[in-house]
Amino acid sequence: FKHCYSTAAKSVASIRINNEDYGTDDYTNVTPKILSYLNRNLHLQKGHPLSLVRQRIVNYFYSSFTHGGNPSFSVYDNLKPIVSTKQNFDDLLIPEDHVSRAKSDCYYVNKSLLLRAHMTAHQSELLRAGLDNFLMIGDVYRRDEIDSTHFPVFHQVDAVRSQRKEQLFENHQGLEIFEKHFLDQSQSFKNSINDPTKQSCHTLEATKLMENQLKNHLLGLVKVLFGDNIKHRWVDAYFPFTHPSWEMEIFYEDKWMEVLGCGIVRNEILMNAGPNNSIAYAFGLGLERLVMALYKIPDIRLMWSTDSGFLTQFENKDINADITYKPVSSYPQCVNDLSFWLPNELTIDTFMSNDFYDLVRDVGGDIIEQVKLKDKFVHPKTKKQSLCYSIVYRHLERTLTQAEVNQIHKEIEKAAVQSFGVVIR
Ligand code: FA5
Ligand code: MG
Repeated sequence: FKHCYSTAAKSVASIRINNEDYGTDDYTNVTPKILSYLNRNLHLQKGHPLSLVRQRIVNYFYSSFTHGGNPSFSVYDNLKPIVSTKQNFDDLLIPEDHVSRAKSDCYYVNKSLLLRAHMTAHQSELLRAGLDNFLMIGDVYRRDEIDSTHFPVFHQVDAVRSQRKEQLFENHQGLEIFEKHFLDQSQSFKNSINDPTKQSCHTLEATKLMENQLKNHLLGLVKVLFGDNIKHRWVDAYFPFTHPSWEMEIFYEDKWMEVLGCGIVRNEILMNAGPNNSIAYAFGLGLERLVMALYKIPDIRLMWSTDSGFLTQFENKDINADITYKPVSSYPQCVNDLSFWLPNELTIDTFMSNDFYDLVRDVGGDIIEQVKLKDKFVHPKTKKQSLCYSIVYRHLERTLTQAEVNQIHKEIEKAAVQSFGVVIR
């Protein structure tokens, strides 16, 4: 973090990211640790498991959908991760007061810019550029819990496929995408999502046909990756930018795991961005979830490993090769508890766990395997409130000594005292 001083005595803090300066304000919560992930581009790193699966997904869409021998999807895998709140939220009809905008859930550069929280942030700009079939692939950033399947940076593959009447009803000429009363009064028509089966502007035929294509295309993809025997199910979902919406779950290691969200794009988005005679589906899938299931990689942190024991298991392999990850070896965990009294102005309910998780990771780095809230306590007499967190330490590539862990644990305590004004118990 750098402070610049303008000629007036007022100080203007700014932050430098990829050779550009950004003004900071009370929204700024990106950390140096998070910014260090910005240029890793694991999804483009040759021989990286995320890159292998990215290529297989792209190949599936290239080869399944062609137009006059050319792929009809275009691929964007190098879009800049700093986006505006308009791109990430407003353009996608996400309400002003929606929880997903909270400072506690996103990494903000400042009040109007953030590290994208999903690849859907680029949907409207690409529609506006006149595209109708496209994939958007890249790194996304979220403040989240810490465990084996959550990391604050992960990768998504997002897509839009839109069709005009002639394409959608190729074999059923005479059917319409839009309801007659919508076409009659398209300026004043208020699109509603009260009917769970469709948007009020769309015909049921168009919606059902799109739903069918969407589900078949995604099931086809999952079968290409995991084989025909993969068990899947569709779950009704809600996204502000699609209606109806679904999530797909696959059965993996005795559990249902959500791998993607999808739905029929809200017509307001298409109208705002340009094409007003089409219907579109969209989806967003989590690349790590698929990669971990496919190669049996047990911990999401391994994706960021630069250890040759990890990387060589995937390098120089055919992208369709059957690979099962073999643990390099498993080093022991070290668990230390951290309890503290909250300052008077904070309560158990207002203390931001995500702020604490970021601090732990900033100080501890990637040896932090998990942070769990272990205990909440209110002193019966003084009413002072306290929290206890268990911090699980494990290095992926060597054994940590207790002394080494204690040292880092002390530093986390010190940082917590400084940042939150807590008192260590
Ligand atoms: C979204 O991000 C929507 N933008 C997806 C979408 C796009 C819906 C277009 C409709 C139309 P969600 O937050 O559920 O949705 O994330 C999508 C997928 O990303 C999840 O299914 C999961 O596979 C993956 N994912 C979400 N959070 C994490 C995380 N913390 N770590 C790893 N993968 C995650
Ligand atoms: Mg979800």
